[in-house]
Amino acid sequence: TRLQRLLLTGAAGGLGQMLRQSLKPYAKLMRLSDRAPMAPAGDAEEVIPCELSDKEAVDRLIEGCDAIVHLGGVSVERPFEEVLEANIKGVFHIYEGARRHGVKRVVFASSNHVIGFHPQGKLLDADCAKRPDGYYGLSKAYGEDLSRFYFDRYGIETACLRIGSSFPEPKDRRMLITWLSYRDLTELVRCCLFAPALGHTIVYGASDNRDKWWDNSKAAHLGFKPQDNTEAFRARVGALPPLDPADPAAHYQGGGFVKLGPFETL
Ligand code: NAI
Ligand code: 15L
Repeated sequence: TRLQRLLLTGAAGGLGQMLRQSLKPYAKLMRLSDRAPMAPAGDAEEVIPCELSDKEAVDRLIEGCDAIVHLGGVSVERPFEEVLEANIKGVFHIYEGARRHGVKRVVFASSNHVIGFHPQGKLLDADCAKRPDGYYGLSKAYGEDLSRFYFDRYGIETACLRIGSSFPEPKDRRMLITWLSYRDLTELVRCCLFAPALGHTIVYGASDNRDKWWDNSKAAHLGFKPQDNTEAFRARVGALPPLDPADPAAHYQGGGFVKLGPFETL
């Protein structure tokens, strides 16, 4: 079965452009949105520019949709004020729109940076303490808690995807562990959209890589089984110069994000 109309925010971004194609079979109509320019609407597509910090615009955007894949927002560490507008206000507007228009299910692109200050090598599951590694990670922690509230209070189901590193290829040693292939991301989103009972689920997004920091046993009801792994990239990544052992990027799961900022805005 297919969704009637799926809203994809962040559709101009790296993952948005990819999922715009790969999620096509699962929706009769896709409503694509971003504040950045997007390719014109093709068959079974609507393209609606929208600024996530604009509550009324987000409300109009959501009307008529039966599910939301929320990727929009700043995707790296930025000054707090920017993160506040795009991610914190943005995710609030998405859930208010979902509540007002009766949307029952959201897939929220959270991030490994919610847990970025846990040490590398420690195995984390869905119930571990959050240890955000910056304003960006804090905003994703807020989105996870907000979505929990909207489930408890209004029954809106959400999957929070703590995505590792989803790019065409892993770019460094850390990503040999955190990489999520585009194929596996697509399958993870599909599982979340169609699981009979989603509830409020936190799931890590990594491929079936040799070394693992994340245990998805508490998300087994999704039926997500990653197919890909990073072995084909190990030799090439291993030839890159190693990090200085004193570099915090080599010690924490969030890698280099743990040392970005502070941003002096005064
Ligand atoms: P991206 O930065 O390429 O895409 C994000 C999109 O959101 C951009 O097209 C941007 O224009 C849009 N956006 C930003 N602020 C906005 C606003 N105020 N209003 C409307 N649109 C706005 O990021 P990417 O890699 O595609 O990631 C997608 C989502 O997945 C993000 O939420 C990111 O935090 C999350 N994620 C991605 C990971 C990755 O490895 N690619 C890892 C963990 C999380
Ligand atoms: C993220 O949350 C970012 O959106 C992405 O650009 C990568 O840096 C990724 O995490 C990562 O940790 O590798």
